[in-house]
Amino acid sequence: MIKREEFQRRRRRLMTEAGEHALILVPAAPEHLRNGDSHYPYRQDSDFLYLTGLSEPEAVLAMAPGRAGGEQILFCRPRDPERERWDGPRLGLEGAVEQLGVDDAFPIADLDDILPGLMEGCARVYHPVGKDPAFDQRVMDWRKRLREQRRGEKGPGEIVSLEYLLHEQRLVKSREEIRCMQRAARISAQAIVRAMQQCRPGMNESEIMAELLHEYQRNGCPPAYQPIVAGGSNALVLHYISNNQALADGDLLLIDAGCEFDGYAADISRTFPVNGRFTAEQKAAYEVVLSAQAAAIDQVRIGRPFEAYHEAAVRRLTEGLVELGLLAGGVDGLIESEAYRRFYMHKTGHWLGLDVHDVGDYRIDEQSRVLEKNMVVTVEPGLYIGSDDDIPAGFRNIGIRIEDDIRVTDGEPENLTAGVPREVADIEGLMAG
Ligand SMILES: [Mn+2]
Repeated sequence: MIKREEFQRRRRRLMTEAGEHALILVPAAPEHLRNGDSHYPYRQDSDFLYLTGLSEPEAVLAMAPGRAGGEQILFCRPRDPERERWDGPRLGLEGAVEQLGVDDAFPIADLDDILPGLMEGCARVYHPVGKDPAFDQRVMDWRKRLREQRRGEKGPGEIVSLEYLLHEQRLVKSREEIRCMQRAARISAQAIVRAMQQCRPGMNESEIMAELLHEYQRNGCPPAYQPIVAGGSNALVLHYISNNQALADGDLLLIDAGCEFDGYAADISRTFPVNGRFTAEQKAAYEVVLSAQAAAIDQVRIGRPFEAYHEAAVRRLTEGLVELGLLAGGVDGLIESEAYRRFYMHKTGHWLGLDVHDVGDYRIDEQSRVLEKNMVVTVEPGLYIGSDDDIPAGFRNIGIRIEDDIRVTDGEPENLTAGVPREVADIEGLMAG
């Protein structure tokens, strides 16, 4: 659990960086109606969650670094016994001040009355520009109202996207954030171990998905994204989420799934034989991906460019494709011509944090950004071999991805998701048990 003091530190740091002539506005995620009175599961906006820890909708955090030494105000839903009887408890105004440590709290219904006054004397407004068109419009309306109300007041001249300041901060994880990510990783790893243990030919992909969700939910964790449970050729569809086909004897099963703990995501992929034993061709292709992953993880170190681990994976995968007889020619030339892309068409990983594809720039001034301590990335090479005529029969419809969550440390890269086996012998041993 992230403590109140850490949320306060994050808010203070953001205010310092925005400067005293700024006003910072961060809205909670809106609720989305599915139909009738039924909503989609609520997930708080990650920026708002990062700064408050509050999971309620209908709230706006306003921070004015130049007022009273840095004023933090939360607009939120007031206590309402009648509504709480239907929708559950609310934090309320007093709760916001006591539990979140903001300076003051007002009912969300008063936002339009109070906000123009907060803009007075501010040179710029930071908010998540473009994320929610309705909120963009409200910011413009508040500015307009301020001009109408106060003669001679021009209102903030600049509307600035909050992303750059806040997302730089989110990119490097604190000790407590890493603890949350380790927890999410451990539960997500257990879930895939469970799936490996339960898997049998003839089961449906949906039954394997149920094993994953069982493990998440009994630990109080929602999935971090829609799981991929893809048997056989379904693994060749990179974003396959139907998860409703029977698992055939002799096929591989690719799972890409993770849960979130306190908002922090894990993201794991494993590929294993439905019947518990790799064929010779499956094993050969699998070993290529595994060695590419090892080469890539070795690049996840302080001072290495973000791109380096992708390049290491591409080189090893290309060498392996030549060894398997699926590509012919010199490795340098095959990389240069991107011939490998027939079998490997995605990048080798991404930032991981509150969002599964977490925020933060990958390139700065057109250069690959350099890795820093306590950044967390996924390392997920794969091979996707279709069923064209020129593919030997034993290699057809093999889709493999191996993905772990790796933290940049002072020393060796830390694999947060090492709790689920990757080696062929370990997977076969687990599934035989
Ligand atoms: Mn991933």
